Amino acid sequence: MTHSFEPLQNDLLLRAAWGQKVERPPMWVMRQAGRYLPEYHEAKANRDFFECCRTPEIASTLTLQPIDRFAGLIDAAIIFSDILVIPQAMGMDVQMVDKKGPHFPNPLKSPDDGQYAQVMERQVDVSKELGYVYDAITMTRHKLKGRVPLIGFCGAPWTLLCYMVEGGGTKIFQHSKAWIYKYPNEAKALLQKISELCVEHLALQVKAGAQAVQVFDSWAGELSPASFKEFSEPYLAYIAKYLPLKLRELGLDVVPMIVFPKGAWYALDSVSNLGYNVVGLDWTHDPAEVVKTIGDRPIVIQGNADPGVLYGSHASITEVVKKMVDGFGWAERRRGWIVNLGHGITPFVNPDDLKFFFQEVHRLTV
Ligand code: 1CP
Repeated sequence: MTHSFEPLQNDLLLRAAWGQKVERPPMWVMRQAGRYLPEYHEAKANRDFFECCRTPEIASTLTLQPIDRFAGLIDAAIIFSDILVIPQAMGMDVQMVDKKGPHFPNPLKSPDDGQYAQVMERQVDVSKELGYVYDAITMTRHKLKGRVPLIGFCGAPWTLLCYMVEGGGTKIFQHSKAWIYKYPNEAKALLQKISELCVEHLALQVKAGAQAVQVFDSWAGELSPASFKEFSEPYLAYIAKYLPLKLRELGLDVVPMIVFPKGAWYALDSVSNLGYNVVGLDWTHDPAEVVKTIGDRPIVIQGNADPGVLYGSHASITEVVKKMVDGFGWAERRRGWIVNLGHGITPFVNPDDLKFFFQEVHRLTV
């Protein structure tokens, strides 16, 4: 069944993502629905995080909060969910511990541990396991009434492998590195399995109403250039190749695909050839250098203000916005740029400072 939704009134993000010239650069920020918003805490109350993800009414309410608050400034919604729903669909237990982050009570220890075999052999019916994500997307599209497009997402295979073997966040990546250096073949088999589920999950999000998709490789920068080539890039490429095929098979139109390989600045040139329309960049990139590296390839850049500037003065926000506007050559090019932060907005930001950031981009680009 395909759904019918109200026509889109603001398609700026989609036009920009397809590489078209636009009247101003579209804006949204990663983690825009989240802990820096007082209304988020109010709506979430003391519910468990994954319970919110699994309840379409709540997930759609949280998705819409930044759209209501920043109406007229924000050009996309991103569905309230998490990258860790794929490991859950693969049969792993994942909890969200308040103020600590994700916790897997039984991470994958080694290929000999029975759990690896179980995860690898399990036939995952994504439509059944993650049906609540698709219901949340469809409900959100109805509630959006065409105000802005809705982005679906998944975690990149490498980033998901890190969580599945570490059991949560980490600073040293002991287990992830043990897997790639000790058990490279088993790590690759797992990465392949995750990649196939990413394609399924993204395709079903599009079927449910997502109008663009983003793949978050939050831990790309933990790999060396050589191991990024071996353990991340092939799987990002797999998703970019097979998602459009899967969409056609389902009788759906292709949507713009965004990849965010955080920290992998050394790989910008090759990541731009993986088949994604948009490459998201963190704040360690200099915009003018990026424009040079991309050259005349039809790649759109998303980013890349230091999220930390939102803890600075308004003058410093203006300065950072000016540097991006100039660096991305906006006045001359008027294409190829989607405004975002270089990573997710952090919990202690004052939402009014994000509003000021959006207003400054608007003032300096129209
Ligand atoms: O507004 C949005 O962006 C939509 C919702 C969204 C997205 C896109 C959430 C809600 N999570 C994500 C993606 C996600 N989840 C990523 C990729 C983006 C990034 O790098 O920031 C990652 C790494 C996760 C894993 C995760 N989930 C963490 C990080 C832990 C670590 O390893 O340091 C945390 C803290 C979460 C919980 C989470 N997910 C989302 C929210 C709003 C929260 C906070 C929950 C709460 O305490 O209320």
